[in-house]
Amino acid sequence: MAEPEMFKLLLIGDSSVGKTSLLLRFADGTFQETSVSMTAVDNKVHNVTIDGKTIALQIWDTAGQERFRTITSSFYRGAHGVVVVYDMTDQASFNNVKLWMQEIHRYAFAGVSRVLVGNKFDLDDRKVVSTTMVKEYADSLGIPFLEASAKTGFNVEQIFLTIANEIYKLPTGLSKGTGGERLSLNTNQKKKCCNLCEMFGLLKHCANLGRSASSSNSSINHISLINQSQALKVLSRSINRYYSTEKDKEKVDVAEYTVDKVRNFSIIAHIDHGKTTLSTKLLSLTGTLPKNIYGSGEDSLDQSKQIKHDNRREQYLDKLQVEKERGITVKAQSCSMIYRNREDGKRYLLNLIDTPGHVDFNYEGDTKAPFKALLFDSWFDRFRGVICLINVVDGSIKKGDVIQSAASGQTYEVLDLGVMHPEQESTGELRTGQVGYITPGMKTTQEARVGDTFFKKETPVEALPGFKPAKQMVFAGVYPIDNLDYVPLKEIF
Ligand SMILES: Nc1nc2c(ncn2[C@@H]2O[C@H](COP(=O)(O)OP(=O)(O)OP(=O)(O)O)[C@@H](O)[C@H]2O)c(=O)[nH]1
Ligand SMILES: [Mg+2]
Repeated sequence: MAEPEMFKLLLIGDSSVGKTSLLLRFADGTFQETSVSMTAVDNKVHNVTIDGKTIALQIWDTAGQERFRTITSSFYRGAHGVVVVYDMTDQASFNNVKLWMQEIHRYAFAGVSRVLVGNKFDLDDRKVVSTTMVKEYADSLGIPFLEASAKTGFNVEQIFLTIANEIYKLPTGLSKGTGGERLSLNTNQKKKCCNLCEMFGLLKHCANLGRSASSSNSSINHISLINQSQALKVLSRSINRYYSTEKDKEKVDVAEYTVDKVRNFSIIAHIDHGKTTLSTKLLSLTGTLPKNIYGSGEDSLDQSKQIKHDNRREQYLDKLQVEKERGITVKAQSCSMIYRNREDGKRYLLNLIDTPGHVDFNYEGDTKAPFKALLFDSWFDRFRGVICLINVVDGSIKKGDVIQSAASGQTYEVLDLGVMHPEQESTGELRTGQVGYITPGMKTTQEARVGDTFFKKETPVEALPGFKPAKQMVFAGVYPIDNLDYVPLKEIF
């Protein structure tokens, strides 16, 4: 039998409001009079049935104590719903509900479902928080409100059914799309598509910008998906209607992609707003990544994998160890995709680039002009040495050419070059407007200076503007060994 669909829920609220008690009552049917001691977070999975369908609720219990607050933010990642609990015998715990709501707004995905719960209903005689007032507050937020008792079990199941229903009734894609994580491709609907979907509309928009821009000398376009919910809505709707370029990945023939068929764009958004997920999805939609790559398509619904990965799905584009572990992108990747526009029947080379934002891309649009390229990223490959990502601003470059760095004057022979599609794919040549890698036989990445200009040794050109030598910096994450020391440590800083 197929694994049930899983919704991730969080229980939040002040300490001692009864979050753990509600969870234990719901999942285990038990209740303890004494405070339930716990580590910072814990979770339990319990199934419910909605519309005859079994849904697994993975419920994360977070500790309300201030000393644990530093770690809770990461638990908002991937949450579909949040249950905010206060204790109806404790006014302060209700006053803090506003702060918890702010926290949700800050860390959770914009469309996350919320339910407000007043716990300890059995202590009615000690009740200090007015039901009418809370109801008004909940209505103003447009979220359900329930009073419950973990002790007697009153309304406890109702809490979880209510939030599961809230999530369930969201449009497909969006509901499953916490930060885009569980967006699914419906194979039946996929085939119906015959036109550009909205997502590709976005790319097309970018393409159009590029078209006008290439004539006006500036063709780097940033699609700014600042608003995650907007991006998700576009993405989830588009999934029903997208047109994937090819079934199998195509080889890139650089000669085919003249400047008018190259579109360079970046996705920029706030941390944890789904940039990597969106990028991976684009790679998957254009057939650049096989659909069954973990983190790229249908199999993102595979619950067993999700559980195995401790609810943090690895993203294809997150390659560093720390990225896989924490689910955050430290170093963005650049990648090329082939996209066939059904409207004009032409194929386009889309370059999703991680660029230093300040760099302007100017194309003269002439492959015959002297070669000039911007170096915008590099890394060290154990087998191939330093690999540089370049954007060819003018002219073209072939394997075996000797290039020179404008910043250092050093010369290098191009041992290999090609596009990132999504891994290195040798093309033998790179032309104006194209973005790709070169292996220049450098010994260390220190030689590869971001913002540097490469030109051919025999045809020196003026360096591209904006280059500044890098200043060395150290970024450090400092955590106290004992959580209790968090506040003093923060104060010291
Ligand atoms: N009378 C009554 N007591 C409750 C109820 N729910 C929880 N309690 C009691 O409230 C105290 C705190 O409950 P917990 O479940 O540990 O509270 P919590 O919200 O998980 O607290 P933290 O983990 O510290 O954030 C315990 O003594 C519980 O027995 C309830 O519905 N009625
Ligand atoms: Mg607890």
